[in-house]
Amino acid sequence: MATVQLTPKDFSDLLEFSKSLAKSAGEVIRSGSKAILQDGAVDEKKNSVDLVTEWDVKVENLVKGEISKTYPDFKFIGEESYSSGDRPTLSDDPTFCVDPIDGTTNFVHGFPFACISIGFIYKRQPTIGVIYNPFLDQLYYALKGHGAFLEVPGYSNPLRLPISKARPLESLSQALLGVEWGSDRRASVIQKKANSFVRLAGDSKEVLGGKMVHSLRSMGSAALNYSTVAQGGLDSYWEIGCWPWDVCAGIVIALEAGCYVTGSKQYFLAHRDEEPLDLVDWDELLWGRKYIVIRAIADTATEKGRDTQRRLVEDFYNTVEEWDAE
Ligand code: LIP
Repeated sequence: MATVQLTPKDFSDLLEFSKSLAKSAGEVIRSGSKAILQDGAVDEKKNSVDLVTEWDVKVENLVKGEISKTYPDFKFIGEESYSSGDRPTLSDDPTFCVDPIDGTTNFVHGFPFACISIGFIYKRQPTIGVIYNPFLDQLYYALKGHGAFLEVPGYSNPLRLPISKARPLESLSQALLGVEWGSDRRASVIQKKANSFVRLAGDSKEVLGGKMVHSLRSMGSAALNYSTVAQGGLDSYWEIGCWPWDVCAGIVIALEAGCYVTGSKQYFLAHRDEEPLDLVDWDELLWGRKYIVIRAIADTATEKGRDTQRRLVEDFYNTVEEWDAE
């Protein structure tokens, strides 16, 4: 297929299409939630905490079907269609990258933080991100170069992200951090996660290397973690083990909200000074399985916000342990 050339009008149509698709999918997610809390069936994918429901598959089929009607030539990467082993490499072709229900564990338990995450990749770059939490009716979206927004009940106009102007953040000790237990519970891995959380939360007087951050939060959805960092409600979010469909939309929203987005410690050290982020090797970053994002930080008299973001990511990586995702 010859590379499709998209115009600015095509991008705004794609954004509107993705927003409306996210809302329709959200209705299915909401009814699925009612059904599943009554008598729903849950399958365990890799182990008893890696869950998938008939609703993940239903929502993905709905989204895939609508995309193929409107954009029959575009490619599709989706959580439920991906069979491990066949890792699609990014091409120049327009590609949707979708997680039908991100936060399946929350969905199964009725914890109201689950969403549909629709990312769109153009010329190998995540370009559109739409994330909709149907339980709170919160719609996050961004188109590269046009800012990030949140539509939320009670406000007649979309709110630009971050919601309040970027604040300073001097050190990790003042931060509220998003971390996740995830579904990889191998003994060696769970120990490294726990060690990392202890060092982040612990008081350095008693815990070697302790940062004593304000607190740690686990929202249970990578997409909502990225959105909340973009919004300014979390200072940073770190996770190992996610997939491109968990993070693609969130990355666009975060970047458009002035966040700094990167991958593993090794990836960060190799690419830390790259600007603009258009130079990023997106294939490596999206499939890297290790992700960190830090919110927009205000400049101070002595340090540019961008440098603070890099300094804090480095400090973070010197505090936690890493492991290879399964
Ligand atoms: C989930 C992620 C979450 C992670 C879970 C899981 P799913 O995605 O978004 O951050 O901790 O293990 O991977 O499976 O609900 O789409």
